[in-house]
Amino acid sequence: NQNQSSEELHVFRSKLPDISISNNIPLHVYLFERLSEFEERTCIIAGNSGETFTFSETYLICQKIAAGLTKVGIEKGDVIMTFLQNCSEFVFTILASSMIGAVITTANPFYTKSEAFKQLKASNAKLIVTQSQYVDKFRDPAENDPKIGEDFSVVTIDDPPENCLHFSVLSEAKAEDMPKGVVIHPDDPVALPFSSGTTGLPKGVILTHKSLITGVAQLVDGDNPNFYLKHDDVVLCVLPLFHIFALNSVLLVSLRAGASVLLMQKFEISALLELIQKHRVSVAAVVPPLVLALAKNPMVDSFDLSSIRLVLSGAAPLGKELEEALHRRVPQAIFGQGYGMTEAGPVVTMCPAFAKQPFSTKSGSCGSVVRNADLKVVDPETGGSLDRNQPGEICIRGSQIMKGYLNDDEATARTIDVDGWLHTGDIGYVDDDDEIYIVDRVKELIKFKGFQVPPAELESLLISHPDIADAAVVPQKDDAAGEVPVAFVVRSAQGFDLTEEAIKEFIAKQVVFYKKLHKVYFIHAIPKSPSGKILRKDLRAKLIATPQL
Ligand code: 4UV
Repeated sequence: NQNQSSEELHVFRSKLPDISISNNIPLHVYLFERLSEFEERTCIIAGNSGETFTFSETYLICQKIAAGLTKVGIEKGDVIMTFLQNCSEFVFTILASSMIGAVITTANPFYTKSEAFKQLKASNAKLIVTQSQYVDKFRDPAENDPKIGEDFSVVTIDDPPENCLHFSVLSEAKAEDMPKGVVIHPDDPVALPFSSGTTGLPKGVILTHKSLITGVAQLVDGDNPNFYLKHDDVVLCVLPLFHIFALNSVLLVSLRAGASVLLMQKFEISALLELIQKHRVSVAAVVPPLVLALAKNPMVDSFDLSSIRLVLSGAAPLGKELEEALHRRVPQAIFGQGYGMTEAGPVVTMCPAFAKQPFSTKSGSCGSVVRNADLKVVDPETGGSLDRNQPGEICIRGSQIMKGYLNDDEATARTIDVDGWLHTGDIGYVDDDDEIYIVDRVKELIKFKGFQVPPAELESLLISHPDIADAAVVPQKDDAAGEVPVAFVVRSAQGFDLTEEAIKEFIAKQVVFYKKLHKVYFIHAIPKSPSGKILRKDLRAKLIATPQL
């Protein structure tokens, strides 16, 4: 705002000084920059099989896969979709893709066919890396959908079904056949995760080499790294790598810092506890539902968790009581939160108690803004910036934020303003000690156990039902999941006998488990503003006012 005088602009900075960041090189070069220092250290531990890869093995395999990707026709700028649970092939594919200037779009392998095709089409992926059990989701396409073998190829990490290639086609290529002379610009895209952002349907989030390098450096570079990882750390990767939290703050930071990553395919409490004990996990990245499981499950007491020194929680609010309950079980560990958003590249704030020379922090805070970045809090009504202790919309600025949304300039302009501020849609405040608290959300997004549930996606499915005239989806608080999606539905004239169960089933068939509707409330009209926007606040208020509704 041009009219705002400079003393009115309150910009918050990290407690840690800015550092110089080598973000003018390709991501893989940056990540393996210090390879010679830790060549023989363990880089990846595949939790299921126990197989391990050193840093130099990892680097060589990635080069081979880079050559293999070229052999199957992937070129600079092409998009590769991973449709995988956590596994070593996932890690290799991400890095190999960077090596040839390709772009990774990560999708949830539990997506339904229609969700999978939406991302495939929107990202225009040329190759999918997946497991054989998921290949059917990409068969029998609708009329305008891309087709296996014609529009894209499929590689499976296990026995390939018909028309698919085995991963060895990539991994058994010769490293020396890696394409030479691929020039990668810092502003070229390297990752394309999908997020609905502050409004609407999921969109491709363009993260460049520069943004991801900056995001990693803000955490682990400098003399006093904000998120200090040691060479002998074993970092738990049980959160899915298709989500930006694990991708950035588990995998990429560990590669850069020379720490080992323990991959777990999925969360299962006894396997998790055994692996923590066996591999002496020292750093655990978690989401609040995982904290709940660890805090409450009696099995925890029979395992040795004394190796854990840091617990980082993020992706959804972590209640104080919950944090304290887990802390009692792992008393030696430092607990803290990170607050991030896919579009923000991703970390906005990080607990400074994780720094090499730590700062004390208060329970409940999300830490302080990352270094080499500006944070401000704006009044959502006036857009003016607010001082300490006044809640408003959190905005973040720096080289780590996304370049923009794929093919959606309008959504990009709505999210990143002309001064370079990314508007998060989260309401929070900065206290007297520079600690940030997230207290609410002004955006539509619903978070089920940290997973994104975009209301607009469910609303468009609901409205496609012939007996539904109008619909709105909002979050309802839930002890186990944090929030669950619930719908307000207006039945059409002929739809008077449409039941809640029928609607729930209609949606459940089309979406991944965490987007299922937990409740349907019938209503006469959806409250809307004069411009036709759903008044979500009114609906949320209705839920709070009449919980028995
Ligand atoms: O786009 P997204 O799914 O992204 C994330 C990313 C989270 C993190 C957390 C710590 C990291 O170190 C990291 O690399 C990534 O969740 O969803 C973004 C929205 O999730 C809510 C908030 O509404 C974001 O806009 N959210 C994320 N972290 C927190 C949170 C948190 N700590 N507390 C409250 N809400």
